[in-house]
Amino acid sequence: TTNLNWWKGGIIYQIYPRSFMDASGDGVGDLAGITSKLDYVASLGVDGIWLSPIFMSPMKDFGYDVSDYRDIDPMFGSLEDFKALVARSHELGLKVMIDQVISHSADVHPWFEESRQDKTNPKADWYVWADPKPDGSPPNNWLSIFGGSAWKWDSRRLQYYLHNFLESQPDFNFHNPEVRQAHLDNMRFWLDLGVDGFRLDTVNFYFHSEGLEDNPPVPAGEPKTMGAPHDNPYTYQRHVYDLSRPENLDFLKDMRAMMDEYPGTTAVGEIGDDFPLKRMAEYTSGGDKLHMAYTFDFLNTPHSPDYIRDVLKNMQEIVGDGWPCWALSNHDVVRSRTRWGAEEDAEAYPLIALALILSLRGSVCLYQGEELGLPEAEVPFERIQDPYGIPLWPVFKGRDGCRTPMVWDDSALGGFSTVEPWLPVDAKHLPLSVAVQEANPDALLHKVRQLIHWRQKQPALVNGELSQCDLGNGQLIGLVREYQGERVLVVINMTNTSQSATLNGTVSVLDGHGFTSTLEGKTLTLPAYQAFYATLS
Ligand code: TEU
Repeated sequence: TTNLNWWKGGIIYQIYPRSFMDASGDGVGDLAGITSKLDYVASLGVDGIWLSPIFMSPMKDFGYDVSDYRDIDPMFGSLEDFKALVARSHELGLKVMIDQVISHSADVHPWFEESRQDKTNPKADWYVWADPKPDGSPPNNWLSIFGGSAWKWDSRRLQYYLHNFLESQPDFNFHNPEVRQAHLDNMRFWLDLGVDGFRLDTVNFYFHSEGLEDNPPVPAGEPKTMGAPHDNPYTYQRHVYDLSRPENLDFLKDMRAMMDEYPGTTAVGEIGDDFPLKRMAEYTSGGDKLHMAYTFDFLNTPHSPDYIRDVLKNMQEIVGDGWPCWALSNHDVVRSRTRWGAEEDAEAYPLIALALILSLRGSVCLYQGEELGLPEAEVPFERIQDPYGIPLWPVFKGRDGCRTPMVWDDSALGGFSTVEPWLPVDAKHLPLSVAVQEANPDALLHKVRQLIHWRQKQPALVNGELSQCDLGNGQLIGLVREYQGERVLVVINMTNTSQSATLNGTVSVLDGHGFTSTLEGKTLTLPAYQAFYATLS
């Protein structure tokens, strides 16, 4: 029996293809490499994989700049390799989600090359073009997340074009119905090949305001905009005109209608916005737009119990029946273990943080290497590749430290490749490699695997509604998950000291997850970084 709602509460393992496994021996990961490691991925107990972009690309933003939406970049292999990857995944019970980067293309995409020729060609209106102000300056104050104006002068067409990211990533004009249809047709191409879903890059950036109004500044006293990990002028604007326009909802409905022709498929949208929860509610409620919204809530700061409670409260109040997808790490942010600091708790904290997100209402993304507890890699300036980091070094060192090769064994190149890889292997990752941890029964990898397998067998944790419960100890997170009459109590101690609480009511303790605690009478004691699960009657 196929569970068409596999994605609801599912666990999705994110693969960064350049850095997962290099089968061809050129120093860059590829599809055949991924396929060779799918047994390992399946052994973790996850439901599926999300592949960061694998399409034809000049690789200025490492694939987030697509030059052919229907073909695989030769660096990664061929369409035949992709079909083999999908077939093997499905044999192993893994769903396959691919990244769709349709808000912008690469500037070398034939559509943009045509569009920039003049103002009258058939693709003239496929991207966002605008005349300069009388003094020659850009049409308005919109900014690129990667720095500077969002407008680039084109000396052939004698107009500016919009780019929310790199200059080489021109933004599509989604107001043009031909653009919307072309993207849907391309997505259908992959659905027909058997993919199970999409991760939609910058899904809230599709539409801009055709009035091209200036964005207002963030009002004094209000929180800065998210989007940039460093102090960037971008974060001082309210992005009311350049993104998250209401027209997007109709497009997402069209996309959903198409996806519904392929039962069991799903879409998770990346929504970087000034008002992320409001946007998540709009984009995922009602069951007729996105299936899931990727949440940034645990991708930034360390997480105090109060912060976590606030996140959950806001999620419940604002997002309602919408569906979040949680993550602790990805290819854009400093790896969670390093971001949280506290090296002495280096392995305990990642495990309890994972237990937390595996106990929330929503789906979960696990980023390659997170199951190993990899810290952020050190990448010397001479080896930096990220176009976002190079000009900002050392204020912002870019995103390479979370993108270095996966470590499969503790040989010098981590078993990733036979030649020096595109980004260096950090020697401090080697003792944490898959082979080393597989051989050590006490290693984090086994604990992660045990926790995931156990959680996958708890219907209330996968599918249940969530409410918070007050345990009389503010250091503890208390949750109740309820599904088909079963209620599971979750108590999580994210702190580095032992915590106690009094449990009222009758509980029957659940074990098998690997955490330790003691329940004496009504007194529950949780050592540092431990969790407790019980059914309530
Ligand atoms: O990221 C979108 C995004 O919001 C990022 O700018 C993010 O805020 C930043 O990277 C945090 O450091 C997506 C992709 O995940 C990213 O890799 C791409 O570079 C970007 O879109 C452009 O396609």
